[in-house]
Parts: sequence; structure tokens; C-alpha cells
Amino acid sequence: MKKKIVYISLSIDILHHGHINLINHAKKFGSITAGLLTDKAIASNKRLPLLNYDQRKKILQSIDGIDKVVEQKEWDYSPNLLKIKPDYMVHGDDWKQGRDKDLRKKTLITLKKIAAKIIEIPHTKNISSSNMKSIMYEQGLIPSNRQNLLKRLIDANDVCRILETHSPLSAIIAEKVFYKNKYGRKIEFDGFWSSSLTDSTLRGKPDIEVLDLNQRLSNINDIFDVTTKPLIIDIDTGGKTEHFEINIKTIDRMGISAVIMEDKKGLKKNSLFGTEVKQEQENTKEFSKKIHAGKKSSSSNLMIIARIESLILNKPIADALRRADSYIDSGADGIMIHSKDKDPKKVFAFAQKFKKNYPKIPLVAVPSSFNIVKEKQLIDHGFNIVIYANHMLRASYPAMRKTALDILKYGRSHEIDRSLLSIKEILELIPGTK
Ligand code: SPV
Ligand code: MG
Repeated sequence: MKKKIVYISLSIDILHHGHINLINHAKKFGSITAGLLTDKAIASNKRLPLLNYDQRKKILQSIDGIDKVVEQKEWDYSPNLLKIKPDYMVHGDDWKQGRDKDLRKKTLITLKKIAAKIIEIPHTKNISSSNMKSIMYEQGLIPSNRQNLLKRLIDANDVCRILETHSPLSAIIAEKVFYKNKYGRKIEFDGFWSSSLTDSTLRGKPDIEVLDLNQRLSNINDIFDVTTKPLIIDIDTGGKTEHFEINIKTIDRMGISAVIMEDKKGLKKNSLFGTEVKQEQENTKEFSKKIHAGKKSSSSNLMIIARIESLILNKPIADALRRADSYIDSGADGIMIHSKDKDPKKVFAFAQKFKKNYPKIPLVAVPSSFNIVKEKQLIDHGFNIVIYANHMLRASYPAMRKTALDILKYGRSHEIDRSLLSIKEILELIPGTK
């Protein structure tokens, strides 16, 4: 008689005895086909595993009792069940409660359709991969692990959501905050943006490349001390090519995931001034050479994203597209198209043409001015990364100013208590304060 097929589904980010209990139980019923969740499937509901799909597959294939490993591309089991038509599915009974309750209902209907049986085994107590994963993320995050997360997130997500963080405290917020949407899905930030504008402003200096790179990197080091998400650094023009070649090695070694370098020359002014101030775009050839030099001096793990300023300087879309060709030829790993228009029309026109030629090259948007656009529209136009470039600092300044003003106004702080983090909250905010 043909051996029965038993379907189980796993992500095995961290292999533990609970998985072995499940596998040992499942193999009693027949030959196990294991659906291994892809990064994309996992990212749709929780944090990316530390090991990528191929690494996890290797582990799973070596476990005694696993006869076949197949991709499970969705959180939902049904597509694979309909395809594989197993005789049994084995699952821990923990999905009867909590987040996966509805998923269980749907799965049972699918199983009925294909006349398969569900076997629910008691969940192994005192073990949770998610808790273990948090501990590993916090304690075991070496620079190269953090660095590679960005590329994996670009592959796994429709769009990567990056938030400006100018301090460790703002980064802690960006690391932890999440919103649960109506489908129960957690929406969170994928990483951090180290902005030249907000790093400079925080120190009371103009955004003209006056901050020393070491000052910027020291701030990032402090951010990395207390967080685990990947970071993209705004390195302005990158400075002189000879300096850039040296600096990029330090940036790479720190585990920063990407640099974004803008194609300007001379004294850099913030792009959001547009043509109000004197600012000049670098010649395409020279800038391409700088990209090439940077690629040669850094590892393949660090992404160099070229930022095109043509639209900022009122040049035609064709100019931006020509530059994109040259920058990519020189090794750029991604393109950021910047604009200070309120209307996203030109940015979208660029994206459409660009993505036709380079469907696989990551495209970055910084919708500070055209913030009418929703992430969904950016996704539809092929953007892979959206950077909210200055919002945390812009939020904190008015709050601080009002607080200062109100203390003057009332001659005490009592009236403003409600708008502040309470003393109790600030004492509890950072573990170990007590
Ligand atoms: C920054 O955040 O410093 C940037 C983006 O470079 S912008 O301010 O829009 O130029
Ligand atoms: Mg900047």
C-alpha cells in the first residue's frame, strides 16, 4: 500500500525540541512533506528569521523523518494543502487560541475539501521561538547579520518602511512601535534612516556637510547599541572620492546596510530648497566614477544607492533616466529619485520608465514633499523602499518648544503634566534603570 502523506508546516528559525516532538509524532502517520515558510511568508506576520530560506532548508532536510521539503509561500496553509493533497496534517494545538484561530478554521475547511485529517498535538510547553528569536536578535546580532537584513527585507516585503532616527531614543521607538491593522497584521518599521538634515539640526548646525563623519557614525554606534534593525545612512555627496573610498570601509565594517549618496558637487545645500539656493549637480561621469570607487572599496554586503537630484534642479525626467543608466553601469545597487514637488507625477513617471528597464534594482522614495502618496501607490509604481526622512525630529521640536514656553507661562510645570511622559514611565522606559 502507498505510504500516506503527512503535511507539516514550519519556519524553524530556531530549531528546538518542540519541532522534534512534532516531527516524531507526524512520522507515525506516514511520509512527511514539510512546508517550509519562505522569508516573505514569515515577514507577512512576524520578524524575519535570522537564517535565510536556503540555510533553514538545509537544516530541515537533514532531520530524520522529513521526506520532502517544499516552499510554503504564504502564512496560509491552504494553497499548499490543495496542491499536495496530503492524507494528514499535523499541527500543535496552540493555534486553537490567539492570532491563528481564524487560520485554523480556514485550514480545517480546506482539509475537509481534500478529505484529509487534522491531528493536533499538545504544544510543547515553555518554548517559544518568538521569545528565543528576540533574545537572539538582542544578544547575538553581529554587524554582518544586521547589514544583510535590509536586502532580505527588500526581497521579502512589498515595500520597506524606513524611519528617520537621530538618537538612540528615537531609534528605540522606531524599533518597537507597531500598528495592528484590521486583519490582525502587525505593521512596523523595517529599519532606520540616519539623515544629514536631522543629525545636523540636532546639533544646531546647518545641513551643509559640516558634521564630521565620525560624529555621524558615533551616533549610529549608539543607536546600534540598543537596537537590532538595519540602517541606511545619508552620506550627502560622499565628499572627495579619495576620502569616500576610505570612509566607506568604516561604514561597511560597522554593519550599516546601505549608503545613499547624492549627485551634487560643491557646497552641499539641502535638496528641499530646490533652486532657491545655489546648488549644482555633479557631472554624470564623475559621479559614476565615485560609485565605482566605492563599490571597489567595500564588500558586496553594503549597498550603495545613488540619489538622483535632476528633478530637484528642474531638469527633465530624461536626464534622471540617463543618469540612472550610468550609475547602475558603475555598480550602484539601487536608485533614489528625489523631488520637492507636492505632486508625485514626475517621480511616478520616472519610476515607471526606470522599472521597465531595471525591474530588479531597488528604487527608493523620500516622500517629504509629496507626502500625499500612500505606500500602496509607491508599491504600485515599483518602489521598494520608502524613507520617512525627518519626521521624528520635526515632531520633537514643537513638543519641546511648547513645553518650555508653558513652563514660562504658568511659572510651574503642573499644567503640562498630561502632555509629558510621566516620571513613572520614564523610570520604567529603559530596562535596568532601577
Ligand atoms: C536628509 O534627510 O537629510 C535628506 C533628505 O537628505 S532631504 O532632506 O529631503 O534632502
Ligand atoms: Mg541629507
